[in-house]
Amino acid sequence: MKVVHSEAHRAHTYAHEVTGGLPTRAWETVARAEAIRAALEAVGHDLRAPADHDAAAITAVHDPAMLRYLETAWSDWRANGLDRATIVPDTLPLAGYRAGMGAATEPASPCGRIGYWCFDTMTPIVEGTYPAARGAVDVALSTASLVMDGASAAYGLCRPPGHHAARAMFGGYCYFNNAAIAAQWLVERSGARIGVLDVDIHHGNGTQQIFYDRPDVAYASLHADPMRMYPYFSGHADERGAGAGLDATFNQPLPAGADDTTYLRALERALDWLLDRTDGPLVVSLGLDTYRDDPIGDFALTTPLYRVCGARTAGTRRPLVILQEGGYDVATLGENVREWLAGVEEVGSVEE
Ligand code: OKP
Ligand code: ZN
Repeated sequence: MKVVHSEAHRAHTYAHEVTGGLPTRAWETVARAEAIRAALEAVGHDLRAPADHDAAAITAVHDPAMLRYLETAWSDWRANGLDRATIVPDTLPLAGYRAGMGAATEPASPCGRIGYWCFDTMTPIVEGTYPAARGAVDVALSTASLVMDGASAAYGLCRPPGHHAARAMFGGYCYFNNAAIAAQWLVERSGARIGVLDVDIHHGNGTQQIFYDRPDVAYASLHADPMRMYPYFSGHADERGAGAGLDATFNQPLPAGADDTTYLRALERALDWLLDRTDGPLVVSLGLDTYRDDPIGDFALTTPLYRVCGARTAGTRRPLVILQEGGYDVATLGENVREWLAGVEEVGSVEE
C-alpha cells in the first residue's frame, strides 16, 4: 500500500505533558511514529514524502486566526522573553467565564493567548510544533490525493494526530485536524458525500464539531464513554448532528474492558450507518489506543482483531484514506497498524 510519511514530526518533541496540574511523562512521542514507520517499511509498504500544501486547505475547516496563532506562538513567546521549553496554558476561558457577556476575545499576552486557543494542558507547543503540524496536514492531503488519483486505499502516518482539533480550538495532542482537512478537501474535489470513521478510543470532538451541522460529511465514532474518559464533554449517543446535519453524526460510547466481540459488532454498525449516508471515500481516523495494553486506554482489543477491522472496513468497497491518530503502546503500535493495513489488503484491489 502507498504510505505517506514526513520527517517534520521529529522536531515536535517534549519530555512532559501536564496532567492534573503536574508534569507527567509525555505519551505522544517521536518514537510512536518511528515505530509505525519501521514496521511498515519492514513488510515492504511503499513509503513516500508528502507534497507541500498551502494554508487554504487548513482555513477551509479552521479559524484563520488559529492558524496565525499556531504559526506565531513560539516566536511570540520568545519575543516576550519567556524561555521555558514548552508553552502550556494555565488560564482557560470556560463557557461560564463570559456567560451572558458575549464571547471572549484573544488577549495580547502570550500566556493568555495559549489559554484562548488550547483547551487542555496536555498539548504543549515547542519550537518544532508548527512545522510538524503542517507536515501532518501535508501527509493527510497527499494521502487523500493518492485516493483521488485512483488508489483504493492509502495510509498517512500523521503525527501529531488531529481529531481533537476543532474549528477554533486545539488540544488532545492535536493542532490541526488532519482527517477533517482531508474530508473537506475530498468533498470539494469529488462532490460526493464523504464518511469519517473514527476508531480512536477517544471521541473525535474536533471532527464532530467541524461537520456537526453538515449533511455532506458523515461522522461515525466508536470510543470510550466520555462519562469516564477524555475528552469528557462530547461523544454521547444522543449527539446526532444539528440542522441540515441532523443524523449525520453517530456516536457509540463503549464500556471499559470492551472486547473484540463487542467492538466488532459496534464497528459493523458504524460501517452500515456510513454506507447508508455516503457515496464517496471514507476517511479513517485510525487510533490504536483501543489495544488491551494501551497505557491510557481501557479497552481489551487484541492484535488479530485489527486485521479483521481493516478487512471489514475495506469490505465496504469504498476508497479508504487511512490517517493515523492515537495509540500509545509503542511496543505493539507498529504491528497493530501493520495488521490493520494487512486486513485492508487482504480484501484485494489495493495496488502494491
Ligand atoms: C489523543 B488521541 C493520560 C491523559 C491523556 C489526553 C489524551 C489525548 C488523546 N493520563 N489525555 O485521541 O489519541
Ligand atoms: Zn486517542
